[in-house]
Amino acid sequence: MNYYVMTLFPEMIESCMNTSILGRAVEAGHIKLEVRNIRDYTLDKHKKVDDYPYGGGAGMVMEAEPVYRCFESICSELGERPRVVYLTPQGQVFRQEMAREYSAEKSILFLCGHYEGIDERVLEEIVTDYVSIGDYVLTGGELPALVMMDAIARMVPGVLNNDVSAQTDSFSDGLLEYPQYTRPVEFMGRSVPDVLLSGHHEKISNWRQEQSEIRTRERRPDLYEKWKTENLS
Ligand code: 6GU
Repeated sequence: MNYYVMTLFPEMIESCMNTSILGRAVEAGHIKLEVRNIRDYTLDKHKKVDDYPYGGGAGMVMEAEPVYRCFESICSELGERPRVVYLTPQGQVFRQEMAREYSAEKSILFLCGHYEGIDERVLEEIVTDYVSIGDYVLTGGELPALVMMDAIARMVPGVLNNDVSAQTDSFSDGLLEYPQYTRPVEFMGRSVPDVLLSGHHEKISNWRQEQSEIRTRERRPDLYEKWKTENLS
């Protein structure tokens, strides 16, 4: 899996992608990451990448040219036009099914905007997918790109130690995950449920399924209704 990121804040992407499970996935070669600073592609002698919006209004708009030149350089390296994801609150809201679909792509290029956005003309030229991570407004596309890369990466074979956990985690079967416990067996007067100490695998598995259903019904009634219509019909 190849991730390309076009951004004005490469260190934001690099620092997160060097850490924890994602860092190990990059280190181990399960994921290849290429971060490009859009500012390196401006022809302006002062390295300016933004300008005032035509028609007036607050803030600055990222210019088309540096974004396009950055895109072209990545395309010539790849020898093809990759899927280009533009992170914007105006996009389709990112979901687990989308993470699974993207994990089958060979390359994904993430375009991170800042300020009041990017000149519409370069978006029309290069963007294939407009994606949002939820209904709230962030200062830029870097955190959303990292959220997407994390969710996609964990679906890529080899990234998680245990192949099963990507499949059994919350959402993958439409239910939230059951509660987990580790030692000690008692903490502040609260004990680990007896069934988990029983060694009886079938009882444990039934208990976990039941807990997932209860938890989903209580915390995410919307997901629970959807799961019920898909599983109890
Ligand atoms: Cl993808 N970008 C920005 N700037 N804000 C967001 C978002 C994306 N998704 C939710 N809020």
